Amino acid sequence: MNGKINLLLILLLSAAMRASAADVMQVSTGSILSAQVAAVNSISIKVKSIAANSVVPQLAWDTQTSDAGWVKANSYIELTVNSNSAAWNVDIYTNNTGADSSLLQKNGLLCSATSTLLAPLGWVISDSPAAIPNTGAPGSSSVTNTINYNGGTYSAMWTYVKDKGDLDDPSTPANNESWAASQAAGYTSVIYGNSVGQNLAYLKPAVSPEIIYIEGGFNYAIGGTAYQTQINFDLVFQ
Ligand SMILES: [Ca+2]
Repeated sequence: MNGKINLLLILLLSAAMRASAADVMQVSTGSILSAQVAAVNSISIKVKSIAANSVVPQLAWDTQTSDAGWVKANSYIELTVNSNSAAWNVDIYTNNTGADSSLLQKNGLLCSATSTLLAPLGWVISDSPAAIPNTGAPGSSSVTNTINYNGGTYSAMWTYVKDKGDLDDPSTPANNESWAASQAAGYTSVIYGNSVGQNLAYLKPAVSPEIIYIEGGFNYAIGGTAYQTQINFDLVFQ
């Protein structure tokens, strides 16, 4: 009796060892797994009043005096951008094709009475509405704005809105003020990102929509005239 029981145990153990060491059954869905991801690239804007955060017909200022300096518009631009591209950015610019061709810099509000006088524009972007002061020339580090980003606050300078017709000023060899050079340097980009997320121009994370404040420089504006332009946004994606 004992001998038979022992033999049976040995056979069972042998079978189990063969199964774990050699028996492999494989099935495959094919040589390449495939999933198509649709490209999403969209951009839209609304203009809203600073006072009520409600939609208004256009970006506007109160009536200015010509020595008012830099003054923030009464309204702001709410920018919504959605992209899952590998890399993307949004450029801000004017395209003052009606400006006098002799001008090297065509950026800003164009005087309706002449084609040569402009009131330059500046922008600052925030992740949500912020109490932006009503002053400060673009590029002035002494005047900063406390903007919001996804995670905190940050001090940001105003930046000039460039025009697509801007040319390099040969009298300033250290800087290339042309549209092409400014865009290549990222100066015209208010926000950039990829399929994962987005960042404000100041390398701060953000969640769309964004708030863009605009200021105008009225020091050399002539009285009794209107100044106007269109501000454009390009979503550039790869
Ligand atoms: Ca120059």
